[in-house]
Amino acid sequence: MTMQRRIAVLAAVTALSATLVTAAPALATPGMSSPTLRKEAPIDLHIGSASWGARDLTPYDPKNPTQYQQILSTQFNSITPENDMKWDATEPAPGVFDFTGADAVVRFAEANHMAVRGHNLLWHNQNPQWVMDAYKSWTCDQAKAVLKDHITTVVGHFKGKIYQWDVANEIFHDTWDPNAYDANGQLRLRTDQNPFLYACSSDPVGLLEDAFRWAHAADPNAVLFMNDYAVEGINTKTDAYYALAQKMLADGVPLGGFGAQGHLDLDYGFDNSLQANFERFAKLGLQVAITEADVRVRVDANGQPINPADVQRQADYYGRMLQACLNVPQCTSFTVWQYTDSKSWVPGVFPGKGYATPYTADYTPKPAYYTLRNLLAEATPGRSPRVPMGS
Ligand code: 9MR
Repeated sequence: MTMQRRIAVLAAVTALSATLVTAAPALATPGMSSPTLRKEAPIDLHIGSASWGARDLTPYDPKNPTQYQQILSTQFNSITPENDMKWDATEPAPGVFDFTGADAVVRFAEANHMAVRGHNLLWHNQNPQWVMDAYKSWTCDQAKAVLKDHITTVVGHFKGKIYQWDVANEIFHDTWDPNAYDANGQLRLRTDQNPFLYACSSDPVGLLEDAFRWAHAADPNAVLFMNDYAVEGINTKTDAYYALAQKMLADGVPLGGFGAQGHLDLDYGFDNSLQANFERFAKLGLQVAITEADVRVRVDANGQPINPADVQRQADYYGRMLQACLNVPQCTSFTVWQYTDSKSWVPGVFPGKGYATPYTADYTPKPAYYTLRNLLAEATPGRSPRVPMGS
């Protein structure tokens, strides 16, 4: 599609979304025959939502799902565990593994013919206290032994059940961090914040490469991702990821994908280099993905947009993210970070911001929802893949 055509389609879809919201209340309650995101999606794109197994999917009775569970399984065909596969959940004490919440996600997914996106194996947040207490005294070899055991056990537990794993999450510094750059002016890996990179700060790339190798050995079919925020467009951080990806691939590391989280905010402009960024990673032979999409809006005390026009602007941001993904056949998953405002992480963390997901807190689809669904439908006449398989 040409740029003009994309813009025209986006404008048409946006106008249509606005009409649908007001004119078709029946569509707001998806039944068996209503179109849904997962029904409209191309067969080569997973459309996902984060969900917290221990909180949102427990208990789960397939014959009597909650409204949240019913919409999740009807609209999406992929789930990312919002917190259940992180270190603090899966290995709360050394060598003691707990898969209660994560297994609830997998059970729900299997019951509803959904895929599971694993998240995550190496991150500077949500590490258990025992790791935070010990890591400063670890040698690099000790850190590697701990990480290898964790990755081997966790990835092995879910072998064959996870199609994409975020192996390395948020490993580079933000450009605005005080210590963002090294002596050579290169953006630094988070060797001061990530306990494992800290212990291996003399060779952090070696640790990362091993992490991917261990994950691959434990589940050769899972596509292994690096994932971060503020990496949608072409910028200093994505240049650093691009260079790291090239090095890993040259070293024969089983890196399979690059994920842009997509935590956007209407107070910032939309970065139109998203598609070009995805294309450069795809040209390396990697898959790409939008892994945690949401779009924050300025809200009042009731969580409603202060500026009514922001409802449509939000739909446009969602639409542009999805369109960039649809335009790159190697973009294999598009995931929202919870689909309803009632479960979103945003209000607790960004004062005065909210309304970030495609559904209101009382499960009414927003214009953003219709924009996503219409773009999926428009991209895939007859539900075909975006490119013929093997071409
Ligand atoms: O949504 C998650 C929230 O429930 C947790 O409290 C938070 C703690 O770090 O992590 C949130 O998820 C993050 C994700 O794992 C990585 N990218 C940023 C997400 C939002 O903070």
